[in-house]
Amino acid sequence: MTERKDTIFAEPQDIKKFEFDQKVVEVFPDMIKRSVPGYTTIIQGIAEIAQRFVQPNSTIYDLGCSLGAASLAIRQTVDRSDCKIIAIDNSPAMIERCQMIQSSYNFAMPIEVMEADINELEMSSASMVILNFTLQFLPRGHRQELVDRIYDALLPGGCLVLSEKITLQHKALDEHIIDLHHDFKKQNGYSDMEIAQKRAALENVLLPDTREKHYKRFANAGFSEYDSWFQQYNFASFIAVK
Ligand code: GEK
Repeated sequence: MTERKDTIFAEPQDIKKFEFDQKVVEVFPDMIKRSVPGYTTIIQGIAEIAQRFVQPNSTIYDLGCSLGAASLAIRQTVDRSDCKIIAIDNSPAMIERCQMIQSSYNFAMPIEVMEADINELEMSSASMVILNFTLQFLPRGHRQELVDRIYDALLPGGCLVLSEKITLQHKALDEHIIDLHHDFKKQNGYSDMEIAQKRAALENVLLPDTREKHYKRFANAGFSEYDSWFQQYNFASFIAVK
């Protein structure tokens, strides 16, 4: 399938709060690859991490799955029918498209695609939980509770992979790194206006935390081993093992 180009913010417009609606679904694969440094590498890495961490007869949760890129990469890589993936998103438009994509592949590992709020999801027997650029969209006050519930749902030796846009602790350096991200978007064909309008739409919707804050949450939840396994500019992916 050819990917439709993201032109959502190409024309001047009244900026509304960013939503994962049908318009976004139509261009999502192009949007995320041109906006998130390392996205394709992270998806591949998640599949490789899954090869090491998925345990027999366990469940893998893909929380805020969008079109299910991480789930698909795992199903392609981990050839097991005794495990299953549960992929969840609260955007009806995303879930409808995700279901269509996932059902067009026939891999050994089954997948359940569900429209649900990850704040209300019951999880258990998990060998791997993925939050690939999702936690940053939750109100800050809900984040610790979710990480706590993930820890409780994980089997011993299971892991959480958390990818996030992050804020750097040192303000001047943070500004340089944000500029480098904007340069990355420009190199990928976004105009200054598109970058500025998208940034305004995401204001108060995508709320990044520092690496230190994420580490504190892991420790509070009970994880004793955690680190980053990927970073480009202000986009990082962490792994925490129970
Ligand atoms: C990927 N992981 O391609 N419950 C369920 N879903 C939610 C919630 C919530 N409370 N809040 C936000 N979402 C994907 C990319 S995108 C990241 C994840 C981005 C969903 C939201 O609907 C959207 O689909 C996803 O989280 C974030 O590997 O677009 O920057």
